[in-house]
Amino acid sequence: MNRRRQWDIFCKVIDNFGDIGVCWRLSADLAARGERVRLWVDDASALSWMAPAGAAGVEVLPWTESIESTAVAAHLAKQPGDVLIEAFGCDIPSEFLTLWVAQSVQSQPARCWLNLEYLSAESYVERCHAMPSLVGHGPAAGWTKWFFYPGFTPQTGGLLREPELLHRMAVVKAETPQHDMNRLRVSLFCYEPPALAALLAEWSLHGLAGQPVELLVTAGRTAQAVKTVLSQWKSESELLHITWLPWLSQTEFDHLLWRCDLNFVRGEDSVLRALWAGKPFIWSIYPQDDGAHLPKLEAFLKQLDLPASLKVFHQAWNTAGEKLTAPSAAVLTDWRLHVEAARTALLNQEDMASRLLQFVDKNR
Ligand code: TRH
Repeated sequence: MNRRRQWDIFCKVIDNFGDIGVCWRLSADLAARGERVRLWVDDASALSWMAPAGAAGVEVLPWTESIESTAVAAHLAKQPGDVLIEAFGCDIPSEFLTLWVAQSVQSQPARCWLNLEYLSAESYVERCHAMPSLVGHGPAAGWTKWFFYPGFTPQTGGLLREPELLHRMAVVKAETPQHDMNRLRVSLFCYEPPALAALLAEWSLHGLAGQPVELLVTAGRTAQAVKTVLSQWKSESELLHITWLPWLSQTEFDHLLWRCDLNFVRGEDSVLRALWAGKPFIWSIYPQDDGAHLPKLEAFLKQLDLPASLKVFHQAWNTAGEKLTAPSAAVLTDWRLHVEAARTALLNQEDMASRLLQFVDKNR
């Protein structure tokens, strides 16, 4: 590679924060490796807390209903784009494509257009990763668009992981005072799992693994779900101490996961962060109306080779009403060892941004 490439990443926020969360991490990761990124997003509001300091090399631009050709033209004239990413199947506005394609003809023949897909451990990911698709109509008719699937094996697009992540973890660990070892620290980031009330009741009566629980509840939907449960309770418990967190930056969110003994996470981005944290975690998978999330969960649990008790807990947490079996201290340790082993195996693989850079070099 001889010069910094200019990336244009398009992101539409559907709901929650996974789309923008993943696009931001990818943009910041690429920029930290010397690339230049324009992140076009239809709703950038979450970035005010997720990434308040921004990132050098990343420019956040509005993707409005009627994206202005003149504004696009000005940006492309300033710096022609080399790589175009449509995140999660969002359609790139034709105004942008028209100008992007025109520039290719004039000055930028070697360019790459990718459709970044959602993360899954299912087997179709290896089959579909890096497949080309010929664009049949619109301003970019005749161009090739490539499918890029993140995943857990060398035959996929890999997992987002900044090169300095482990180093940052070690520094934060060294700087963090030991917390009260007579309490288990648990973070909670979830939707509205049917088993939430039963879980909180269990902790308030018995604690977790023989210890009181310090529960760190993330802002938004999670806090609302917990408050709904608590509103029906008559008294507080000495075994369950709750802290309500403000919105954290992604960096602070990562630190939270590193500092806890058990993490409840949800959706696509935070589950990876929980995995890198190397602590036992429970994943609320993003629910889909057609139930497609359940085989996806199954494939994930199998891929990571997690122990049966952790699989059972996941199944109960992600379905309606099944009873959760609270883990003992020994079971929690077993969960941690398995997560650490899964993490070690994945750390031996190349991360997603590295694979993306190689892919772009090869296919343009
Ligand atoms: O918010 P999510 O449930 O996002 C979902 C899923 O990714 C789902 O797969 C996707 O289809 C849907 O969005 C559209 O969970 P996720 O993916 O973990 O995204 C949350 C992001 O918010 C993540 O980057 C972490 C970040 N975050 C913070 O930075 N600070 C916070 O305080 C909290 C609670 C989260």
